Amino acid sequence: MNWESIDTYAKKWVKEAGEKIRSSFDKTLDITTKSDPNDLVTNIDKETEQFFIERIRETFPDHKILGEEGFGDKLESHEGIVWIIDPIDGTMNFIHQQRNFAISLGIFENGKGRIGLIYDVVHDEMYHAIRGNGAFINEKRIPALTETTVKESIIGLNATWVMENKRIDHNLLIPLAREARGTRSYGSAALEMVFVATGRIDAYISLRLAPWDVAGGAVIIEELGGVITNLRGKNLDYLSQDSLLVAKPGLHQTILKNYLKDGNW
Ligand code: 2AM
Ligand code: CA
Repeated sequence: MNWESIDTYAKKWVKEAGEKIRSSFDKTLDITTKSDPNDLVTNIDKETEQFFIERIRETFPDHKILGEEGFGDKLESHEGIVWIIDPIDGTMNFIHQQRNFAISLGIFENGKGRIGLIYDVVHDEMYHAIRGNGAFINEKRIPALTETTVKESIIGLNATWVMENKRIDHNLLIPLAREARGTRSYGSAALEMVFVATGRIDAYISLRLAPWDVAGGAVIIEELGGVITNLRGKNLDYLSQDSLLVAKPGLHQTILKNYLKDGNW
């Protein structure tokens, strides 16, 4: 089985899952909370993850699965082929807005990203990449990323992090927010990563994300020459939660060196 045929299955299932999510808009959601009152999950998140797991297990019984809702495997390493799935990234948006959410899927081999798929369900836009083959929105190739300066950048950044006052490090984000051309917050890490990939924003920062929030986007970003690390400038391990800095080449290094280096992220 080669990557192109794995990708064909993955895309087909993502589209089918998207169709099911769109048809759920008319129905009443069953909403529950997870770690805190704002950490939401719906029956659609769970059903969508189970939909993927059934198909992957049937077609690729030796592949492993890491999914946000916990129906996959408990992984301690990235040995072999691992599907990293967020059935709905941006669940709060899904519930409140019925838009600004995505299905995020990364397929990794021995810890290395091979396939990234992010599906903006409402716009029927599939962002996709197979490592080494370029990145696309639907059929259209996305051009490689170019360098820019902080002054000319729009930075994806959640105001909640900047305002956080329990940890002094968060104040380091204030000069960055002030000196950038603008800041934006969309509430879906997967979409914010593809917005960096397509140049709609220039960088994206988060203080805490899980592997399923970032795995699909990472493959797409790297395929275009973008850089992805945690806020300490280290590679992500795609097994644990971590902070995130995704940016255009050059800008990534500038933000790390000039704004973030004194933080205990
Ligand atoms: P989710 O919708 O799949 O939960 C919101 O700014 C972004 O952060 C979304 O991608 C959201 O993913 C993610 N997110 C929300 N709460 C989180 C948490 N407690 N840990 C890690 N990521 C979280
Ligand atoms: Ca989710």
